[in-house]
Amino acid sequence: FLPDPKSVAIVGCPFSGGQTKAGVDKGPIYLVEAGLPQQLADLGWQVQFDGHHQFEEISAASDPPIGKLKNPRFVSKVCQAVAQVVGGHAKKGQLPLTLGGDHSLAMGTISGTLDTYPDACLVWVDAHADINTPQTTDSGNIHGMPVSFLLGLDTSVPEFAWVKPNLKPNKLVYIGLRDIDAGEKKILRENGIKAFSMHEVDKWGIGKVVEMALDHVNPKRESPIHLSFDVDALDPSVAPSTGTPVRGGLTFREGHYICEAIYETGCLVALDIMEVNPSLADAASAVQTVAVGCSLARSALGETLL
Ligand code: 6HN
Ligand code: MN
Ligand code: MN
Ligand code: MN
Repeated sequence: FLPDPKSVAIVGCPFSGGQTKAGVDKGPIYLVEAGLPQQLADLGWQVQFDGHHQFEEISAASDPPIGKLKNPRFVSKVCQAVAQVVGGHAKKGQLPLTLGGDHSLAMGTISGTLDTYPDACLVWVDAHADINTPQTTDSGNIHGMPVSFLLGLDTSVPEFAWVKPNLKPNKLVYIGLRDIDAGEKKILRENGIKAFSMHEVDKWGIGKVVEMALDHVNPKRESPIHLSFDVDALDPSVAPSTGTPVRGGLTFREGHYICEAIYETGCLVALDIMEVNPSLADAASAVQTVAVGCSLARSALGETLL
């Protein structure tokens, strides 16, 4: 899908409004400072990075909750801008690599992808399903809800009316789940959404799981793939500096294998690396988590072991 020479546009999104822990807005800054643009250039990509995105702040005072949703206007505005930027890069034949920031941003990135590639499928790698609706959410944190908006499961909040319900349940697959709210389990079941939790990873091994996941959303390996990778999919011993860590996660190699296997399909058109929060855990953990974020991105963009 991408013209030669391959070109990646790094979209740095220092944004934390989809949840309440400070520091996740520093994720993209650390990932870039760790040398990610040069690392991708070294893999043979043309790299465009025009600096991190500046988002127009909306003060908490002028953004009171809507129902349970926290910072709804701010999250909506930012995601709408991200959708424009990501869609613009995709339409130019570039692969947008969005660095988060919290996972609410995926509402924007995936909107941008689907606007450009209507038949794209979505591989969501996460400990969480991020499919709460404004009705089912306990926390009110919008980073736990982007998938429900993309599917059009709830249209009750006018602020998010711009999100087109362009994602079909059969074009979505999850890998790595292990902390799903009761309301989310019901949504997954009722919509027949395919999910490979850590139980399936344990049972089948990561190689088989990725094969089955791709067989579900992309059986002929000919439709575009958007990979949205939340670093909390990895075990907290591998990626400690993240806002909602959950034990029992993917190993270092399992995480990288997913990225490598998706690169090998030749179908990857957009990538998100989300929820790196260098302010959490200790300094060494932050360095480790940032380094893992960079290496996941390299694997998804073609770095091989041999
Ligand atoms: N993430 N299910 C929880 C919630 O608040 O709705 C956790 C969401 C985590 C979101 O990690 O991107
Ligand atoms: Mn997530
Ligand atoms: Mn998560
Ligand atoms: Mn919960």
